[in-house]
Amino acid sequence: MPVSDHVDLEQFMRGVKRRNPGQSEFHQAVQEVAEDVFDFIADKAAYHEYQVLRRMAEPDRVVSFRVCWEDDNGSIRVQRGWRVQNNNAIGPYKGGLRFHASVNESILKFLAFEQTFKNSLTGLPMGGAKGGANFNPKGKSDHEVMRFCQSFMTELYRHVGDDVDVPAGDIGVGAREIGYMFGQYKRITNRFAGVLTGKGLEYGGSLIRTEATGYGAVYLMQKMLERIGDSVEGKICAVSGSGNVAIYAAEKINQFGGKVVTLSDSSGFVHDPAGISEDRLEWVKELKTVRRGRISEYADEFGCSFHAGERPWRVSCELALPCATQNEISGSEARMLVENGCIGVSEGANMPTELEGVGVFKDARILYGPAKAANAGGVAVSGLEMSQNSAKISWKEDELQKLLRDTMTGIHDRCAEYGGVAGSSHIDYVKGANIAGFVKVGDAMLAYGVV
Ligand code: NDP
Ligand code: 2IT
Repeated sequence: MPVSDHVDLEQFMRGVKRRNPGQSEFHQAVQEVAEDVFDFIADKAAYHEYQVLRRMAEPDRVVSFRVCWEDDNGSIRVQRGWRVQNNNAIGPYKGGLRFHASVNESILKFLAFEQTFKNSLTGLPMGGAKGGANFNPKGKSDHEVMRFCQSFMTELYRHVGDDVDVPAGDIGVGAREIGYMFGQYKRITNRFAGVLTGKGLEYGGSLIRTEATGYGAVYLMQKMLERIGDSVEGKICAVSGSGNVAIYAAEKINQFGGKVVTLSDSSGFVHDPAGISEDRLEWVKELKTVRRGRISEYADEFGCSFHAGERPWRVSCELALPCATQNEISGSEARMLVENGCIGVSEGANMPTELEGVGVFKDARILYGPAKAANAGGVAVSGLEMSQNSAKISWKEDELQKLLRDTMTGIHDRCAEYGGVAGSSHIDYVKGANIAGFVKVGDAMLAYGVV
């Protein structure tokens, strides 16, 4: 048996901070997991001796590269691209690509770390990774986006592969960008392979991948409510964001008979007390995916209020679905939600709640589905896209819908298995997700010995 120190949580976090200076998002993601995992492994020597969590919190590799492209004025632009391959103990690296001006190594390391636990929770054989670039697609022409995507893939292609690492979309990367990147991969390698997910249906994409993340977040909310004899039906819901995840979360809330009263983007939020009905949501889809406009236009179109520079959490609601970005619910906003009657939160976005806010939701004992459980429907259907690609088949929509629902039920139940709170019937889904995600990856790592 190897001999090593049994560090405690504080020593562990001091080490994480020392080795990753200034990477506050990464520290935050590791801290949230470590708090639960340290309790769980207190009496389990092997996880300590083999430094399992320490190894999970050290990415297998971080690749960073230059991405040059030419804009429509003929000026040369230089961006930085990354792929963070965090852990492939239970399957090929898997996780999205984010194109946003704010992207940096800390953000991608937190996302790749989270992805490792999330992918484990789905029950599918997928490791964790994330990548992207500090490229701002807003206001760029289609040809500029195409040239950027081609240049990005011209480096990325050597680090990915259908059995190695399979990227997908995230903020700023949707069907258009995946198409351009897949085309470039195929051109460089002369291989038609399932190297990306979220592809168009004509070239190997899967039905319901587009809807899966948002739908999944609402399925988890519904499961948590059903367990206490309640449902989404009739509930007032605050949703943030107006991108892929937010739109399909809102769509599923409507289908379940809930009422969505807010959507947002980085400029502010719209409040529509009448409810963002199915036809209004169709208008938002067109606004965001075809015209690529701003959510403030919704307020002009439908005669409701737009709150510039604000987030929706002061609007009174029973359910909240943050679906925009990390750290979009502060501690005080979490308190405001609870005080205004919010009984359930399901995180469509990754790490949308600051650590203080996580504490508020936990202490209030509301139904709180953390990101790695709540938004896992997206990557789960990506996993199903990989299976269809390798078998060279396409499953039907009703089969995939059922698989997504069953996957979210499985995730709920795995969280419940590990998230019990002593002396009560309450489930701490944060603890459940962290431990269930950890156990599968950790046990695979133990099986491999020290590698
Ligand atoms: P999109 O690019 O489709 O939409 C992002 C939305 O969030 C936009 O409304 C955007 O507004 C808003 N947003 C982005 N950054 C900020 C910011 N810094 N402040 C305020 N608003 C912001 O991305 P997705 O819908 O795909 O992703 C949303 C979240 O869901 C992310 O956290 C992502 O990691 C997570 N996620 C996505 C999955 C997927 O399958 N797509 C799967 C699992 C999680 P604006 O247009 O003004 O920038
Ligand atoms: O955060 C995520 O889970 C995603 N952006 C989707 C990843 C994927 O590989 O589908």
